[in-house]
Amino acid sequence: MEKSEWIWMNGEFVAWDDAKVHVLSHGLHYGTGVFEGIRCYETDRGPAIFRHREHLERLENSAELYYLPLPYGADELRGATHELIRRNGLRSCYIRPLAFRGYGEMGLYAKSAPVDVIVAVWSWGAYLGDEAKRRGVRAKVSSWRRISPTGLIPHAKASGQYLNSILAKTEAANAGYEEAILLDEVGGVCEGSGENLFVVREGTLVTPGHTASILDGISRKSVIQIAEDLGYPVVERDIARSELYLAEEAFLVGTAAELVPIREIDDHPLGEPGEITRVIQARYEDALHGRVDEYLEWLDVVEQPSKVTT
Ligand code: PPE
Repeated sequence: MEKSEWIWMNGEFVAWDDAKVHVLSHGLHYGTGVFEGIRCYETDRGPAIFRHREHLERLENSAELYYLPLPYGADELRGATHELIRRNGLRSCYIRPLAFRGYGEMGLYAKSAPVDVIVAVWSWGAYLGDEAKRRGVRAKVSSWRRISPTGLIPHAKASGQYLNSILAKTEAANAGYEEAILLDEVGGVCEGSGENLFVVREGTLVTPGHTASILDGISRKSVIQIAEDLGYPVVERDIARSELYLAEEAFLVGTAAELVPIREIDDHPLGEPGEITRVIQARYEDALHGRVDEYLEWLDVVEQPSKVTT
C-alpha cells in the first residue's frame, strides 16, 4: 500500500510507522471493530469527501450495534479527518476510520478493554482496477452465503464480519474471477464481496431492498438517486439467481470500487458494459468529482489554509 505521513490515533497525529497496537488487542483476536471506507476526490473547490456525514453516521450505527462506546463524536472525527488530509498533503485519498476494542482485557465480555479509534488516509487507486471500470468484471456466485441477520448484522460494517467476504472473494479469485456475488440463505441475490449490486431487467434498474442481507451502501443510495434523476425506473426488490444470468446489464457499486460493470456471471456473458450502466457510471463519476451542481451537497470540502507543519 501507499504510505502517507500521518495517522490520527486516539486524538493524536502519529507518524505512519508508529501507529501500532499491542498483539493482545481484543479486536485482533475477536474481530471486535467497526470501520468505514470513504473517498476524498480532487474537485474545483479543493479535496472533497464524498458523503462524509453519512459514512460517519454509519460508523456510529455500527458501533452502537456492537456495543462499542465511541470516545469521539462524528464532528470530532470529521475535523480530525480534514486535518489529517491537510497534514498529509493529499488532494484525493481513501479514508479508513476504525474503532476497535483495544488492549486491556480478554474474553468475550471485555467491557473494560478500551475502544481505540484511528483514522488513516492514503492513495488508493480503483479497487478492481481501471480496466474493470471500463470493460467490466467476470463474477462468480459464491458457494459461501452472505451473513444472515439470524447470526450477525448485515447492516453493520464490522471487522469480524469481513471473514465472510474474504472467503467469498478468495474462492472467486482462486477460480479466476474478479469478484464474488453472495446469495442469502434462501438463494436470493445479495451483493458483491465489497460492493452492492444492480441488474437491469426490461429497462428497469433492480437492486435488493435495504432490509435484505446487504450492507446498506452509500454508493448504492447515491446511484439510486442519480438513476432516478436521469429518468431510469429503479425498483428495490428480491433478485433471483437466474436473473443475474438473464440481466441485460449488471454492475457493482461501492466506495473503494466505485461503479464497475459486470460483463460475465458464472460463464454467462452479459457483454460489454451496456448503455444504462455507462450513462449512470459517467454521471456518478461526475458527482464524485464535484462536476454536478445538484449533487454538490454530497461533498464535504476540506478547506486548505496552508500546509500545516509540525
Ligand atoms: N457491501 C459490502 C460488504 C461492503 O464492504 C461495501 C463497502 C459495500 C457493500 C458498499 O458500501 P458503500 O461503500 O457504502 O457504498 N466496502 C468497503 C470496503 C472495501 C475493502 O475491501 O476494504 C469500501 O468500498 O470502502
